[in-house]
Amino acid sequence: MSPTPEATRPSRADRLTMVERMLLIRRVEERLGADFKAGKLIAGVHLYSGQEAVGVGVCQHLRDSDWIASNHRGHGHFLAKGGDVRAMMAEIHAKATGVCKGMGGTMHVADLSKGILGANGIVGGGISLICGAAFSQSLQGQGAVSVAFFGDGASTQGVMSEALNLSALWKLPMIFVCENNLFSEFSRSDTVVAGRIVDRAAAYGMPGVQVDGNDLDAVWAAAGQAVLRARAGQGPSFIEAFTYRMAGHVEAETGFLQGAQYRSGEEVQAWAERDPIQRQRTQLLSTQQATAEQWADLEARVAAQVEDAVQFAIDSPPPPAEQALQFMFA
Ligand SMILES: Cc1ncc(C[n+]2csc(CCOP(=O)(O)OP(=O)(O)O)c2C)c(N)n1
Repeated sequence: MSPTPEATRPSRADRLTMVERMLLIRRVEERLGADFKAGKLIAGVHLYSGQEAVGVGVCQHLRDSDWIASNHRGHGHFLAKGGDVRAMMAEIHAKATGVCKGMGGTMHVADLSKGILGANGIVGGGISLICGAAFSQSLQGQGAVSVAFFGDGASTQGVMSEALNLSALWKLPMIFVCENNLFSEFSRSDTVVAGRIVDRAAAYGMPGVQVDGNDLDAVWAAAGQAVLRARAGQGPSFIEAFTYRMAGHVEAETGFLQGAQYRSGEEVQAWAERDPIQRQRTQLLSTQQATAEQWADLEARVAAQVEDAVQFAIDSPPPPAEQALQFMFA
């Protein structure tokens, strides 16, 4: 549901919907992290824990007919856009019931029926794909919009400039959402990124804002403005959301880092204290929009959903061998 231009806070109903999605993403990611460490997954996973308010705050404004393109940290975007948790879990487990029939895995969760163009292992790859999606939407003239989620590292890729230029020139219904989690793999953003990322937008004459990406309300409000602008045919917008990934870059990293540290415990702790879900919990309870019992019910409901999805994935068959030669050519 889109807000009116002057709305700065989501309704209680919208907030509860968003909080439930954020919690689902968190619990799914926690489970995947634990299962990877227990040797139950076939590939390392890049978790979205800590960044949930960005994906959820943006996607709350979107419909199935709107497109999103994601990056390697794509589980959160998939669930935020309304993707099915069972089908995603089965995909990550490489099962035939997966959303891509078990052929894509963690970095390719896509569901075109939900407007999810997919996660993408190529850093910056989604930015160009979504530009094409926005171009097709502008030709169709139905008021649909396209959103690219990418990291601060991806913002340094050449494709970023091309997409900014083209989308501004052609007034494409597009929203650039940079999730600045301060790191690109194990490099601090300020050692690889020159200047302020948001300032790229001004060079192409498009509005750009910086928001606290751990503040659901702030993300939701900024995204609401950008979506309204795009739907009205006024062109693209840029949002730089500051956030932090609470997990490692990839769950396999302890193996190859061999004890090397790239961020301090104090920094991780400081960001844990700004946890976007805990902030929502505090706000809901302190403003009497929810009770502790309701929160406990929510936690239980989400836990059951995660357990069900994992069991569904485990019980599902692997893809048939002949499938290996399908979907290769069109
Ligand atoms: C074109 C390309 N270059 C390099 C890589 C290796 N790589 C994978 S993730 C990553 C860091 C991306 O950082 P960022 O865009 O900030 O996203 P984050 O992981 O912080 O969410 C890199 C360099 C890649 N997958 N693709």
